[in-house]
Amino acid sequence: MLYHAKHPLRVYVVVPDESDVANISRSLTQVLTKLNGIGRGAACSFEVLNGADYMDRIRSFPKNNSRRDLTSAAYLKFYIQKLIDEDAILYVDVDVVVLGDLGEVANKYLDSLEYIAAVGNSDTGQQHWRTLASIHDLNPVSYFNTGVMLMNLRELRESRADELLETVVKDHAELMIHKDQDAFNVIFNRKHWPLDQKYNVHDFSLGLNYSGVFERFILGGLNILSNGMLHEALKEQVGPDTVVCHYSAQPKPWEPNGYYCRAHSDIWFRYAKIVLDPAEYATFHSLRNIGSAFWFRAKQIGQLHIAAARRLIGGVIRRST
Ligand SMILES: [Mn+2]
Repeated sequence: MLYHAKHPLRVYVVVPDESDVANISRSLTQVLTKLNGIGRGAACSFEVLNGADYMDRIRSFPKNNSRRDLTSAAYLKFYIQKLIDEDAILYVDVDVVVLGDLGEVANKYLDSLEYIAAVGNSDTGQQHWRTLASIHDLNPVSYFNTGVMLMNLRELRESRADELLETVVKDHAELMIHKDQDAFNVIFNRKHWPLDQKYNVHDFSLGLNYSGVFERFILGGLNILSNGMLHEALKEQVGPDTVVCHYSAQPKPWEPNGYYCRAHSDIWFRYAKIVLDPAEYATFHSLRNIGSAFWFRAKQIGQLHIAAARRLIGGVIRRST
């Protein structure tokens, strides 16, 4: 983001724990100093904000069926208008690389924005979303990704958006599969503005649907083994116009086996090499090791999927003997 900034950007980073504030501030100071040294990120600045009080609130939400690989800190997006004292902002997830100037889209839309603007997600066929859409009389084929959002904070404050979003979570805990994203889609289904896909190229941009964790695991596994077609198909999504490349599903490129399991990982490594301390970069680089990575990931995803993988491999072995 700072590397490509053509206009001075004021960056706010919201962290879920007070102890993160000092660490993240220190790392970001190093990154910005490094970038300034190569003539990048001129006049940009940042502030790290502590979201711990809101995390306490989030922990009191009813237990739900949301995807275990999504962090509860995602719900902090409900409270951005309370944490940041600005009229309007561009929100960006941390699991992205920015490949162009974000000041351009901010300047273009922020003054006229009604509530929020976001990029669509083609994966609207999921049962939980169909159910939410039918209960609330929403447009079922409209569903957006909350990884990048232009937000009119003044309007969100005035309409008490946080309370509306919390109500959705409390009323439909079992349907909040994608955490904050499902609640935002309920409240802003008919109120959001569509944003060009280039500002959030994510896993479902092209209509690929591999949302089931099991399917993702299998496809991911095949992908590691064959560096296969899914990887190549996803790769085609990022083009010369792409401004934000969003690693929205799992694993992330910097996680063990992430490099092999998904497209565009090389882009993350390219920028990591510029901003990270060489020792830190080397650690991430070594995690690309394919040997143990497959099983490490299997353990991470959970017991169910380990069992599923054993069945699959058992099947393969039986068939081949
Ligand atoms: Mn994300």
